[in-house]
Amino acid sequence: DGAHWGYTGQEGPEHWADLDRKNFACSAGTQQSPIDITDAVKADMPRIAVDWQKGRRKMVNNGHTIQINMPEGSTLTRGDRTFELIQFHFHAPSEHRVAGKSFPMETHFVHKDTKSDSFGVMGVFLIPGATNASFASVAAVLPAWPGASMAVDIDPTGLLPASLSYWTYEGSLTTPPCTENVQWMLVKEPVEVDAADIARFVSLYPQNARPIRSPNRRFILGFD
Ligand code: B30
Ligand code: ZN
Repeated sequence: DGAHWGYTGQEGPEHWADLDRKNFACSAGTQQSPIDITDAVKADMPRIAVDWQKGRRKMVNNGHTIQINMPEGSTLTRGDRTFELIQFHFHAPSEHRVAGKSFPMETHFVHKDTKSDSFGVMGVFLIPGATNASFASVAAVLPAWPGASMAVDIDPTGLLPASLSYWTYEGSLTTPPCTENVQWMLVKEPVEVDAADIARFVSLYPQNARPIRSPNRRFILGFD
């Protein structure tokens, strides 16, 4: 996609504001992501339900992460909103933190709202432990260089924990153009994956997490 941005040095997050003079969201936005999840507010939370299709997908190394693209037909519903899963990808270490703590990895399931121009991104933390078959199938065939792609047979639902209890807040894309149109849904229960599979991802992308942004006046919902 030709955007000259990255995670270190002259391309790093402190320079993202220079990328596009028309878009000041990365530097001046007040609803940026990621954030540290602290002081969540007790709220009546609609349950999340996912209906994602498994199958053979294209997995691409886009120069900032490893991303698996989804065809139409996989949805997430939360209350009266329906989202369509368009892709999922990984960050190391996690972008969000919980009470100051970061995790080895975070998966982002990127959904488009079916009725508006906004996104719903579900974040799931990955920690070392038992082997996860879905993540192992990704880690076994990671496309090693930017622009490369591989086919992968995967059930994305296998990358979720047993409970979909979550925190939610209004934020942004965590990469340029940092657009503030994302309903973030952060799943509380982390998922165990094989430490060797984490190491395979980290060998390609040792640091593709944006630094924590200020919550400013936002509320985080989800204390229970
Ligand atoms: S995230 O989940 O907040 N990390 C995008 C989607 C989700 C997140 C960040 C960005 C997104 O759609 N970005 C625009 C598209 N990208 C292309 C791409 O997916 O790979 C443009 C770009 O980044 O400049 Cu290279
Ligand atoms: Zn992401």
